[in-house]
Amino acid sequence: MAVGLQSSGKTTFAAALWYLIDSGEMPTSLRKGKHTGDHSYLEMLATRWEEGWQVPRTKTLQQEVITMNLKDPATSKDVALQFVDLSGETFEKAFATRILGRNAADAFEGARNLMLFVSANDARDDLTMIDVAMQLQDNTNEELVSDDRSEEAKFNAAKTPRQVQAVDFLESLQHPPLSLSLDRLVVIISAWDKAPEHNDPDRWLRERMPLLDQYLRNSGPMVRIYGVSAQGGDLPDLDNPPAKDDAAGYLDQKQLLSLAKASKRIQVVGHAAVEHDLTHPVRWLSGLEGE
Ligand SMILES: Nc1nc2c(ncn2[C@@H]2O[C@H](COP(=O)(O)OP(=O)(O)OP(=O)(O)O)[C@@H](O)[C@H]2O)c(=O)[nH]1
Ligand SMILES: [Mg+2]
Repeated sequence: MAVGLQSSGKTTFAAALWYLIDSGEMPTSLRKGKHTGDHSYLEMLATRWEEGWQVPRTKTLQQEVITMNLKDPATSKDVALQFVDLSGETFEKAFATRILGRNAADAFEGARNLMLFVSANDARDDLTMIDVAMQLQDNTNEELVSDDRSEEAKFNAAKTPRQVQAVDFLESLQHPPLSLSLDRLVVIISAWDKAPEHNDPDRWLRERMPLLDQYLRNSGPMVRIYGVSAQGGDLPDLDNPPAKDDAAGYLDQKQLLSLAKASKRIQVVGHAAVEHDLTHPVRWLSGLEGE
């Protein structure tokens, strides 16, 4: 099951994964299995993705349960990936109000393996208290020490650092009433095309989300961290496109569309995953690899 706060890359991952296994353009550790039923939502997402547009934001009330049936060629085992595409807003509301809606709660029932999305393209957690203290020290000169301090802003729970929200969410899932017992957890750092040069997802989490990192080191489930660029770069929004003559707005799109195989836009880093293979973390999550 995929969880993550707003704009953490969940839907883009689903779109790229569907395209990847459906097209069979690249070797993947899991292949497409038998499918029945309605896949129009996934087809729509994959088409948007293939044509080089952002996927639409998932709306608060929208909850799409998508099952991707995958097959492991090495063992002939079937893996069903239940992709419950909840909006990030659902999670942020739950954090602020301490209430998770019935639909969202039901979706978690029996879940043992989670995919947690965080984005490498999110500046919200960049400033630590140490950074703030240092800035204050630098700025301590007379002109700043004045009496007309602006009024303190009201506490807004939704503005809490993302890693605090993520840790709270993981912790809450494992307590009543949900009481999930988690076996495996994959952290997907999305928008990995924006990641630093060291290209090391473990290091990124340690340095950029140290609270989440420490929490995961000391909590129950087995954990793996992957860096994933499901889009390959920045894409324009079809519903709100940049002006036609705004070359910068279409820069990455142009370059990504020039690749002969769309699957080559995808980058997966970590745990010896083959470059474009989004099924690698899914295979591990399903318990088929590495006890
Ligand atoms: N540069 C870059 N941006 C990405 C990548 N994947 C996703 N994004 C961008 O990140 C934003 C959020 O992506 P979504 O997949 O919609 O995230 P989500 O978690 O489904 O968000 P909600 O549905 O709003 O909860 C969008 O603007 C995407 O274009 C990527 O690989 N690279
Ligand atoms: Mg979404």
